[in-house]
Amino acid sequence: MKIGIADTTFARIDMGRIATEEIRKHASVGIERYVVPGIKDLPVACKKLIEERGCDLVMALGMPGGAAKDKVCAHEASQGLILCQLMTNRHIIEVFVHEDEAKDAKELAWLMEQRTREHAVNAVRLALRPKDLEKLAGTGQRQGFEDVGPARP
Ligand code: RDL
Ligand code: RDL
Ligand code: RDL
Repeated sequence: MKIGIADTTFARIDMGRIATEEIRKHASVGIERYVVPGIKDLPVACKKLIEERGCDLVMALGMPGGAAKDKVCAHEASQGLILCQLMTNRHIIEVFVHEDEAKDAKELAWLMEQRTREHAVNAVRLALRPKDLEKLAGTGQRQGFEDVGPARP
């Protein structure tokens, strides 16, 4: 089992390092890292991690900025990541933290780290322990900020 980590230099926190550290806490798997300039470069990085470097699942980590053009950029990157999943039949866990989700740099750093760690656990579950996800079905999970919880407790 090999997990790929694709991340960017645009992001303001080293999301790839955090993801690697978290995955290692939960599973003994190979890890392949691929750093690109920005989120629009992630789809092909993920495709190469899968097809050329033998990854079974990939995490794509990035930080869309707060401007309108960054939102468009994030949507395009997402479309590319979904296309790549369909082309390769492999999961790509997209971990995007929009810069304007946080009120300041301190909260942004916290959110980027927290969402990355929680999705790293999701990646391990998807790859190795899918039954763990089944137990969480319909429970209102979120990554980063608080879980919302089920509508009918
Ligand atoms: O291929 C080089 C760049 O075009 C690519 O790295 C882009 O993803 C860079 N980029 C933008 O051009 C932009 O307008 C990024 C953002 N916004 C953004 O919000 N977040 C990024 N990259 O990671
Ligand atoms: O690949 C991991 C996540 O990117 C993926 O599970 C997304 O579908 C999660 N997600 C968002 O990132 C988001 O901004 C979801 C929503 N919004 C949403 O409204 N409903 C979801 N997922 O089920
Ligand atoms: O309702 C508040 C948030 O859940 C909502 O704003 C989400 O869209 C925030 N979000 C993203 O914007 C995103 O790109 C989330 C994810 N990814 C994600 O992977 N997991 C989340 N929220 O819980």
